[in-house]
Amino acid sequence: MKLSVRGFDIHKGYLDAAAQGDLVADIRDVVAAAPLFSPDTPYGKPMSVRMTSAGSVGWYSGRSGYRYAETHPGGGSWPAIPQAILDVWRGLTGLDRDPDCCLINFYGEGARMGMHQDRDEADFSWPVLSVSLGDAGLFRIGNTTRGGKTESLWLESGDVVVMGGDARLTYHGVDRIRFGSSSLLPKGGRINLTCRVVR
Ligand SMILES: O=C(O)CCC(=O)C(=O)O
Ligand SMILES: [Mn+2]
Repeated sequence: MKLSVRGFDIHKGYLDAAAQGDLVADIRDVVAAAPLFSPDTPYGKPMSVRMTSAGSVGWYSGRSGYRYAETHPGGGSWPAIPQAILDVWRGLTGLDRDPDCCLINFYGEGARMGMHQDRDEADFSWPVLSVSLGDAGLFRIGNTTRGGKTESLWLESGDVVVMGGDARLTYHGVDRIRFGSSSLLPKGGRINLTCRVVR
């Protein structure tokens, strides 16, 4: 089922249980090569989400601000984006340009992500595609400028959101997760993947 909320295309249940399990196995391989880390922020408080990336560049946040980095904070290059993730990107965006980065966010109990725009990429004509796996997350969608009324919906395991077109710079965030609501990850938690064309 496809919904449109404020220009975001929300594909509920796009990935079936088998596809979700395969993606988790791929993500475990990425995380084994490029471990999750807790990003610092320019305002001093580390993010509650832990993250890593796959692709030619990875998203990085530190005291000096947000940027894409060629290497993991531990030193090595980022692993390649798993083919199954590229297949979701191609299937839903119809683009033949692959993303440069797949950011992997892990939300443990109590983790959240404040309202923000995805604006560290060079060209906002490319969409951002987001895949949700594991526990449900309360996703809040705002406006193209900060503030104003917002709408929220629960993203569940297998849901895919495409943030593009006029909504590419729409503010969004995750208020909370419903810890333990999914059995996909044995210890609970939520994984979100966002594919971005960076350069
Ligand atoms: O976890 C989500 O659903 C959204 C993640 C997000 O907005 C981001 O990583 O920029
Ligand atoms: Mn975002």
